[in-house]
Amino acid sequence: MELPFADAPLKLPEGVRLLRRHLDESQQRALLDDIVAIVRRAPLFTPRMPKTGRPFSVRMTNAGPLGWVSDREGGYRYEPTHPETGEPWPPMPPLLLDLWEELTGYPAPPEAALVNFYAPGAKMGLHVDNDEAALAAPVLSISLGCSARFRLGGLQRRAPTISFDLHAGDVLILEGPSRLRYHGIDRIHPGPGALPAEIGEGRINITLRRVTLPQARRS
Ligand code: MD6
Ligand code: FE
Repeated sequence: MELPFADAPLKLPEGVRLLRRHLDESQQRALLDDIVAIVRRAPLFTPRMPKTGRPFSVRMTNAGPLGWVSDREGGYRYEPTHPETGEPWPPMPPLLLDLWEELTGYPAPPEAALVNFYAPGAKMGLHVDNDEAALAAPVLSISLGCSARFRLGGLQRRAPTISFDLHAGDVLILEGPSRLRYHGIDRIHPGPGALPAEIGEGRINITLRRVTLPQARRS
């Protein structure tokens, strides 16, 4: 049975931009080729919660000069090297630098492209992205592969939430008054063939982040 308002347009709060299917199929394929190359050099690792050491269900890797990591001892942070190989992260794909320029207008490039891989059953709890010094910069997220149920909350964990699906090619930006909103992924809608075989069944999410404050321009 169809819900009466299933297709009603979403009213999103100020500072949340959802660009549905912003990337077409050929751009998605090109980006997935880049992700396969990144994962070859910087294999997906399992981050762990600070203090408890409990593993995330999502596996991750990064591209760019900095990468987001988490483990029991050091907690959430950015590092210039991979936690298992000790190698620098692969360079940020030009496609991602271009997308950041096109969509954010932020006067400095992103430093981290965090790649999240959701196998069937993986999810991500409600969280705020606040490990960056550059909180005036947006966080730009790209969805690839299977669709997922995204939950968007408020500035406090207990605030009411709204939910909507993110599909392959969608771009979601959190900025300004929504930069520190709680959000998470309740579940993915798995199905085969959405991602390259080398990666497996599931969903990829890439978030672009500016981590450090850009240098003030010399005058
Ligand atoms: C995900 N996204 O889509 C998780 N963070 O798998 C995020 O955590 C996220 O979509 C900051 C800004 C946009 C996001
Ligand atoms: Fe996030």
